[in-house]
Amino acid sequence: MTNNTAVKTWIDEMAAMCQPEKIVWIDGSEEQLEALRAEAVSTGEMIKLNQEKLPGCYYHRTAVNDVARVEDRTFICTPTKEEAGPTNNWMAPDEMYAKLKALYKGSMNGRTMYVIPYSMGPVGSPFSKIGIELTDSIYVVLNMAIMTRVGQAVMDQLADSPDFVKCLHSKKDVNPEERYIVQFPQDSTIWSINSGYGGNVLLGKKCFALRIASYLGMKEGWMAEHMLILGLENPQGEVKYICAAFPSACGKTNLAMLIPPKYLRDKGYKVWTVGDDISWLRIGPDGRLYAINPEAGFFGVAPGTSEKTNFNALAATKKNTIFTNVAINNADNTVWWEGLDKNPPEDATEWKGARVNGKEYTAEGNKLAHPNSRFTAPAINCPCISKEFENPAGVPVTAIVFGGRRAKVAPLVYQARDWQHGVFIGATMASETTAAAAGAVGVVRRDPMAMKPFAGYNMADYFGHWLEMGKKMDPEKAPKIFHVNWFRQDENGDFMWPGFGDNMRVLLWILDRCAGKADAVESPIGYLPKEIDTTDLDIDDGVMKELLSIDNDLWLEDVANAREYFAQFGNRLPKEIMDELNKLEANLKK
Ligand code: GTP
Ligand code: SPV
Ligand code: MN
Repeated sequence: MTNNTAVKTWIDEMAAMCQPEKIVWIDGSEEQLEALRAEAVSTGEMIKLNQEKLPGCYYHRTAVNDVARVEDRTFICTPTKEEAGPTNNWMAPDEMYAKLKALYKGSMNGRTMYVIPYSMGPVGSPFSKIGIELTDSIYVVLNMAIMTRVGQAVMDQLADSPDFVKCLHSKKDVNPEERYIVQFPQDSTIWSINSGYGGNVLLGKKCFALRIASYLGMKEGWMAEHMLILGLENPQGEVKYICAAFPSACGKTNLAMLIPPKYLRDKGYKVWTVGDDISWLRIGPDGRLYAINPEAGFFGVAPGTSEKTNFNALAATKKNTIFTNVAINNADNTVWWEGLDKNPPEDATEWKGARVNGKEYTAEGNKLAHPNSRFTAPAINCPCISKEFENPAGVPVTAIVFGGRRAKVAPLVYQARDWQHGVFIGATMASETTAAAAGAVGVVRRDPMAMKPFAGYNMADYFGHWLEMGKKMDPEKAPKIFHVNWFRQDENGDFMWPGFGDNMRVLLWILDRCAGKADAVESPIGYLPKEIDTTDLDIDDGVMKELLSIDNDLWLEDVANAREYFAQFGNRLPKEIMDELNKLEANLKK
């Protein structure tokens, strides 16, 4: 498929190490993918679902010990530890290569090594970058074919250039003790071993499009962010674009595909999805910030996805979709997960593979689907996919929104005073942990810009890069920065804000602010809304007031915590961040 010597030399070297039985290039043709699906079904790697109800859909179950990203086994191997920074695991590149080479030796014995050339971003766009993933897993091939643009067109685009990210994955024997997800940013290299799960193995996604790309962005003057991109169309037909960074399983897919409340739909408001997880951002010749979604599909959280909460995501999963670790409804060989509807199937196969009575099983508090079970759906399936989805020049960004899961402290929405203050707000983000990563769930942790697990270099330098990018933009045209929290809870632990489609009300305030139209009150933390439109919403005035107010004492505790957090960066932390923290503290004490 290629005469590219850099590619050929590298594949030879990797094959000599992993010793596959044969090597197969993925050309991107439907015939080849269909043959691979059939092979995966014949070996039990995938299950073919009901082809009348779910045409082109398949099911895959991972190993029970392999159901989420493993942050404690993820490494950024820069030449020095300081370049990786205190928030990343680090090992010297030589040491890590030596360790991993021993593990990869013969890891593909008796297996096929698939070569997947892929483009992050539309093939040929000036925003786009090329990767080649070598893998011994058909599941990975089929997922990459949904999540990225794969095949011969990508090799043609690469031509004889050595400029591609070298990605090696071997599922080996899925041993969690020897599982490693390793980025070598200086070598544009990713090595992943002993996992078969999502973000650990679909190397175009978090490993390349965030960890390697954030490093490239810092070097080359652009940004790679854990952000959705949506277009909000008003009744006059004008579309404004918003990028939003929330940590894993904190609502990006949902917000990106939001359906506005009826009174707004009736007026003619619409939301269009450009991306649900990752943005690559560049400053255009006009001084504005432009975003593309480097992906071609959605790897979305299944539980909680229903016709009511996210109609568009559910619709996107109705054909050519791969489901991972959800439950199977044996009555008609379809899928089910908690929150899809209120009726767990009586004859179900739960995610680990046991056949159970779903009603009894769930009544005992068990879950049929893993909390981090996912669907891999082609973006073009989404009823609200933006017509700009394939635009190689990207979309202009009007607002950047940060957010997380905070039961307390953070109000529903507030606005940064300026870019520098906005960067500070992103840098101090915190959120309760979720099932998207292995480890405890529900613990508040600092997650700057939702990039704690994904920054490919020192987080302090990353803050500095954000500040620099702000200086390069036309200040009149730079996106305004906001923070939201859909997850504030009352004394009973119930969410105070209805969320989902009603988040549109907050987006409208945000865009009105950007247009200089909505009122705000100055507060110690930034601009709070005077009012959020609650037409047709059954919400108490008192609750609304609480959602839009701040508790100074809680905020002062948060400032102390942030100060402790920032201390780990020492004098590498940009001075502007500390200035903003001191300003916030002074404001709160006034
Ligand atoms: P990743 O794919 O891991 O990056 O996650 P994500 O940020 O795309 O999160 P997603 O939209 O899949 O939502 C994760 C969970 O949060 C789901 O269970 C949703 O039902 C829930 N969720 C999303 N939006 C809201 C909201 O506005 N309010 C509440 N209460 N829950 C929400
Ligand atoms: C996330 O965890 O933020 C995801 C899923 O989007 S994964 O691809 O596994 O990283
Ligand atoms: Mn994500």
